[in-house]
Order: sequence, then structure tokens, then C-alpha cells
Amino acid sequence: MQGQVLKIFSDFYYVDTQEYGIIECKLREILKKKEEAVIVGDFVTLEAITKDNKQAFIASVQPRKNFLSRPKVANISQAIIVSALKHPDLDYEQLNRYIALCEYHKIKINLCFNKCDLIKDKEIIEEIKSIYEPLGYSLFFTSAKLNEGFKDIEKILEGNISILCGTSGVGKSSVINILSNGIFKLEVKNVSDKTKRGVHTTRHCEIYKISQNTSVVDTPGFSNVKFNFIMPQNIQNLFPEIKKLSNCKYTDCLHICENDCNIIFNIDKIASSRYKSYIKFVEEAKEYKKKIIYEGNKTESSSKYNKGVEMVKISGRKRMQSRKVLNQNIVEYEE
Ligand SMILES: Nc1nc2c(ncn2[C@@H]2O[C@H](COP(=O)(O)OP(=O)(O)O)[C@@H](O)[C@H]2O)c(=O)[nH]1
Ligand SMILES: [Mg+2]
Ligand SMILES: [Zn+2]
Repeated sequence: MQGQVLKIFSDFYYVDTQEYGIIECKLREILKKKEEAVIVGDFVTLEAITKDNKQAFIASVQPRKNFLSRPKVANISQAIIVSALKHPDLDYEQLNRYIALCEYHKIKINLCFNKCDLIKDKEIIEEIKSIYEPLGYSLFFTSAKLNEGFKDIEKILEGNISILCGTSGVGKSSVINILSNGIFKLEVKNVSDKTKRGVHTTRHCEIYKISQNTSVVDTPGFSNVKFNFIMPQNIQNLFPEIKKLSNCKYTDCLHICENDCNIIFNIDKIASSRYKSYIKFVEEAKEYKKKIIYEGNKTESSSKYNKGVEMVKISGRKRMQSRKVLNQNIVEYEE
């Protein structure tokens, strides 16, 4: 029997099957040995199902079409990045971070701007449109409070597994409650007045099936994703508008302060908030590059501290012989 993992809770895997609905499963020993052997969204094969069809074991996992590592979820067909226009205020860098992350995973991007009921002047909507429409993303303006703007989102959900991501408090769970037409009643927490941020209520990734072939994934607000896993040179691939103009004189141009840079030449064509995020992510990626170079250079397996400074301890085999030893060797040889 086949099924899809909808959620994981401690050692239990809740697998949706066509035949018997949701079955509580455990992993076969062989799968336990592998880290992340089974994650939310995986299509799995079940065996040893109990007589009452309520429990089983996961025997194997089908190859993943794609997967996100933070939050851990597999086989996603598109992302809906949710932001609030107010409470919390729209955070362009955070939004660009999610966009870049989805670009990195090659997941189709849709942008949902929620809490439209809280803004009086519509200027911000025009600004958002001017920045993000030219990038080719679909934009949706919604109010979960007034149940407005969801018709178009419903259309794009059909037949897809859509992940809702965005900072905590922007209204992801409220949006899912509306999209599920009352099937689900996810817990929604008040945004704390002090910080205007939501209290974390969604702690795990979970797939909600709205109909047989339509699901949405609620994710915890994860705001601390950094681009410290990619080379600086590759950040431009996550920004369609920068990538499009990146035929600079030097192929390794990072488009920050180089001469003959086509991006800097065309800087008025790029939204300043987007370019600012680009530079920030490049800086984060530089940390990764430094680490790679450092680890590539050190040839030992351990390091030690000397007066608080980390010293690389080079293994005997790879250490260059000192001149003194070399000379001694020569002397010995001559004897
Ligand atoms: N005014 C207004 N408040 C909203 C809207 N959507 C959600 N909220 C409120 O925002 C808070 C956080 O919502 P929640 O769905 O838990 O956000 P999540 O952390 O992204 O899942 C709750 O107090 C919701 O009632 C909206 O469209 N307008
Ligand atoms: Mg939530
Ligand atoms: Zn350049």
C-alpha cells in the first residue's frame, strides 16, 4: 500500500492512504539508520498493516521530486510566500529571503500579501506590484479577517501541494483555515502588542489535504535562514532581474563595486530594496566561501587553541618537514 506522510510527531508518521485514510506508522529498522530517511511530503510504501487498518510500518520511500531542508518537507509543487502589510510591517528583506530560497530550490513562487484590511493608503500595494510583478511572480492581496481575495488563490491551489511560508504572525494558519473551507481550524495566535510579532504556534510542518489532489503545507515561521550554504557567485541566480542583466565584463563579477559592471550601470532598473537584499545575501555567502577555503586548506583533523586563537594542527603526514629536520636528514644521509 502507498501513501503520503502528512506529519511526523516524535516517532510516529501519519500517512495518508487512499484505502484507509490516515494510518499511524513507525519506521522499519532499516530506515531508522539513515538520517532524514522519511520527511513530511514523502510518498512511502507501507507493510504489516494491522487488522483494524489503523497502524503500519513504513518499508520504503519513493524518490523525492524536490525537498526543502528548512522546513523539512518533500514533493512540493509550489510555494505561497505570505507577508503581512501591517502587524508585523512588511519586511522586504525577509520576503526577498523567502523568494531567494524558493528560487534556490526551483519551486514556483506565488506571493500573498495579507492583512489588507489594516492599511488605509493603497500606495504600498502599488509599490509591491511595481517591484514584484515584473519578476514574473503571481501576486495576491488578501484579508483573512474579512475573507477577501482568496478566490484567485483557490484556483492556483487546485491539484498542487503548496507550501505556505512566511514569518510568524503574518497569517499563514488563518489563510489555511479559509482555504480549507472550514475543514481545518488551525490554531491562530494573537500578535503580541509589544513586538507586533506572532507567538509561535505552528511548530511542525504539516500537510493539510483540502481535497483528494489539493494540499497545503503549514510551516513554522522561520526567519533565521541565512545564505551560508551557497557561493557568493551563485546568489545572482536567485534574483531574476539581476541574473538577466549580469553580462558584465568580468565573468566573476559580484555586481557590488566592480568596474564595467552591467548591474551597476543599470542600477535604476533594479528596486533598491531588492539590491540591498542581494548584497546582504552575498555577504552571508562570503562567510560560506571563507569556510570552504579554510576547510580546503587545513589538512588536519583537529585544531587547538593557543591564547584563545584557534590554531590549525597539521597532521604529521601532511606537515612540511622543517628545514632543520631536512638538514639533519641530509647529514644523516651523508653519514
Ligand atoms: N487584521 C487582520 N489580522 C489577521 C489577518 N490574518 C491573520 N490575522 C491575525 O494575525 C495573527 C496571526 O495569525 P496566524 O494565522 O496565527 O499567523 P501565522 O503565525 O502566520 O500562522 C492572529 O491574531 C490573526 O487573527 C488579516 O487578514 N487581517
Ligand atoms: Mg501558524
Ligand atoms: Zn557585474
